[in-house]
Amino acid sequence: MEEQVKLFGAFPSPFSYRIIWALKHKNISYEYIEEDLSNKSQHLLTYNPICKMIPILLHGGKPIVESTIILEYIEETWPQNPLFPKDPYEKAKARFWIKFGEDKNSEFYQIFHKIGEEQVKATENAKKILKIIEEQGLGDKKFFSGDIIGLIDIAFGWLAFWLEVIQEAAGVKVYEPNNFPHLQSWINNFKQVAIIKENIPNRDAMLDYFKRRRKKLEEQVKLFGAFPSPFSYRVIWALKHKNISYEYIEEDLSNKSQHLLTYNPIYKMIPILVHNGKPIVESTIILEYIEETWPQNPLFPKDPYKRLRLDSGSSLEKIRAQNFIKYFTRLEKMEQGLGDKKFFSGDTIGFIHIAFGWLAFWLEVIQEAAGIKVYESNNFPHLQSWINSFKQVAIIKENIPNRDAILDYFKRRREMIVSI
Ligand SMILES: N[C@@H](CCC(=O)N[C@@H](CS)C(=O)NCC(=O)O)C(=O)O
Repeated sequence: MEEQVKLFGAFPSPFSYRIIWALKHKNISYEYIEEDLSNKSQHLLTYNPICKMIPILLHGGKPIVESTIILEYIEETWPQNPLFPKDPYEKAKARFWIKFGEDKNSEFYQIFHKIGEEQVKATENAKKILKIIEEQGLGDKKFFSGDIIGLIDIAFGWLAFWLEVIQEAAGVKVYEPNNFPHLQSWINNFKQVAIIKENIPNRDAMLDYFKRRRKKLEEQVKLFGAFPSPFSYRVIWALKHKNISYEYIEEDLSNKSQHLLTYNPIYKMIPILVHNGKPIVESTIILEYIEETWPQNPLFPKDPYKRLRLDSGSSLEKIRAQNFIKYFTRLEKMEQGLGDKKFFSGDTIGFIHIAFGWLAFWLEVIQEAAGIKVYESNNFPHLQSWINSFKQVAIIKENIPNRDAILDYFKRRREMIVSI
């Protein structure tokens, strides 16, 4: 009895198509099982527990993973319609090109997954790789190993269908047929092969899939911060308040990254918010950007009058938000500004609290590290009650730096200053 063949794949993975094409070429019937990669099945996790990826070929109950290894397995198990040359030297050359393709895959992956400058760089790298394939891999051969389709063609098959769609979804141009005449004629030949022509993913569905993925990527939010900067925490709190998921990247300020220097070339400071690949700097400006981009759970009063005045008493009319912060450089002024309101702009947390949040955590630690006393809770009853309320807000409570670690940090900084 023939041993059962099953293929676990996912639309529109080019790696799954490699296996589909090889099986079709060898006339092997198989059962195709579509995996939902956002909710991987128990089968997938059992059969590929290390990489947890498709494609997986199951042959007689035994799983084989990694598409190029699966291709070799298929070739060795079903020798009809060979896909590898017989000659060991020719076979070694074929293996080289397949390996080259695998090693360089990530460059193409990046044209889709990177944004801005990094995407431009990836595009240039990808063009160089295509040139190598064009000139040294293909030359004027019909297929990579000669006149008939083989494993290298199948491994590079994604170039014939996916590259163009990925370019369109990512809004870049890597491949221009005029610049790659050999590659273009290979693409035409490859698309004419019956088993390929009959087994390609629907272009519109692929484009739709990659466009949706790209949109999600572009909406990605990254925050470059550094412990224990209260300015980073302003941004963290605002993002948490708005329920925005983001990636946090810790910067070492004694050895600033190229990202930091590129994104904030003028001040070379954190925090930096990167949204859609575009950097926004200066924490209070970032807070305004966050408010305007994600209007849910507003941080500013809707009413323009209240927004300027921030509901902080008539003496502060017409003071803009940023000026308000400057105005309150003295704790006494803050005490007056607060009065007996729970929060500066009423009963809910807003921009002002977030901007002043450092008072609730950092001030006391800085005092201790510097050995001075500016703030006595008895002298500032309103401020103290604000601090208490602020510390009770869930997103604040859940996102505060560790007190011992900040104290340790500031003590060390203070020792450095004093010893100079
Ligand atoms: N090197 C692997 C790559 C396979 C691969 O990247 N599979 C992707 C789908 S296109 C996957 O299963 N991703 C699931 C994940 O990363 O969680 C191969 O050649 O089989």
